[in-house]
Amino acid sequence: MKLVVVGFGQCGGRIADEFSRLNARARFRRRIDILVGTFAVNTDIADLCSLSSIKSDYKHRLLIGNRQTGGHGVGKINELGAQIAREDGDKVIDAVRSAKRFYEADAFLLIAGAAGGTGSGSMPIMAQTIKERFKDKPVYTLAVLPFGHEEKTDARTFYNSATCLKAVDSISDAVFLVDNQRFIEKDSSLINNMTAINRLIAEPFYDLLCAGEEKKAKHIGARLLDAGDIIQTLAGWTVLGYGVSQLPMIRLPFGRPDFRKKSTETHNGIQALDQAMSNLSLTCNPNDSASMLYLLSAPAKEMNMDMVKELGDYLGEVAPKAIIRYGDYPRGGTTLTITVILSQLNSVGKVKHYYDETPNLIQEKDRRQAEGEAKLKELADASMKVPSLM
Ligand SMILES: Nc1nc2c(ncn2[C@@H]2O[C@H](COP(=O)(O)OP(=O)(O)OP(=O)(O)O)[C@@H](O)[C@H]2O)c(=O)[nH]1
Ligand SMILES: [Mg+2]
Repeated sequence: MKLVVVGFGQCGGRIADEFSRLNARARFRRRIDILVGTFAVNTDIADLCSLSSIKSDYKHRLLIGNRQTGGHGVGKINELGAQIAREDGDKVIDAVRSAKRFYEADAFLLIAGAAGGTGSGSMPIMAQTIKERFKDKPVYTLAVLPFGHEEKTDARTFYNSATCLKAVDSISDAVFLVDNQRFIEKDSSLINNMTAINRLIAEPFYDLLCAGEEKKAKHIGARLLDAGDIIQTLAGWTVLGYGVSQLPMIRLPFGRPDFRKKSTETHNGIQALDQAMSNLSLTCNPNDSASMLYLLSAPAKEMNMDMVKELGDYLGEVAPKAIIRYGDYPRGGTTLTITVILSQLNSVGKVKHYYDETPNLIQEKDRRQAEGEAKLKELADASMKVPSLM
């Protein structure tokens, strides 16, 4: 599957930069392309300059809203991010359209941090514009949800997240949800390492996109998972899981493949699936998913049909209401990886929490504003009796 990837704001731009790196890796190691073009869109020049893999010309790193912000960002005001995207959106459309081999793209993936200003405001508007202009390609969005500590310190975090999520849900074909907090729950040392988090966010897409683009027979699985399967799976709220099982580096050429080897292979598969399901990009209940997909990738000799069947049985039990699609991807390397997509989720606790909290926060903000204005008026009234120098 080939994507056009567009990152908005700092978070989106940096993750798009990771996707660009994934494409370079796919080209170098597998001689295939998984992206047709990668773009970063921002109101902040410094953020655009800090990227490293996305081409550095003005057609790939797009500065929008320069007139309003002077190239310094929108300071978390996502309404301004949205307004700038309405005014400058054509720049993005022109850049995307001029990508070489644009016609080969199967879908768009737009990425942003939901809690910021530029990305949170501009991604939904651009999703809408792209959907109108390119009717034949699905538009997927990936929204990065804030860390817990950001939610505690700033009401805008909730407001921006809630308004961004509501808008992308109404417009995109599917919304991938990635919770920053999940990464530091798993490994607290990641709190100051956004690059490592971004790598973990992009990685599950690697095999998923590569599998359907392979041309060599030996890398094409018994059940090839291609763009059609992914597009059929994706709709509405979606989360991702990814698990890796390290395989022994050296296999002796002699020795019969006996039942023990087969059971070890199956064990590796189940272990990677367990990891994928416990490392979901957002906490959710698989029972709420109506559509799932899993991809098993490993050297051909490390996979067997029993393993594929057992993985399917396991997922069937945890997500009994879901249609489950799957594929196998034989390739080189010393790992067995499993990528899982849980889509068409009908309940997402964290999203509901943002929706529930936002009206209370707006009320509280209005109350504080009225209180502040009253105090200022009191001060101005008191100053009336002081002689004026002006
Ligand atoms: N995973 C990840 N999250 C990030 C990154 N940069 C920022 N965030 C998160 O994104 C949210 C802030 O969004 P930004 O992308 O910084 O904001 P912006 O879209 O550039 O908007 P303004 O700076 O307000 O104009 C916060 O929740 C951050 O934790 C990143 O590189 N990776
Ligand atoms: Mg910014």
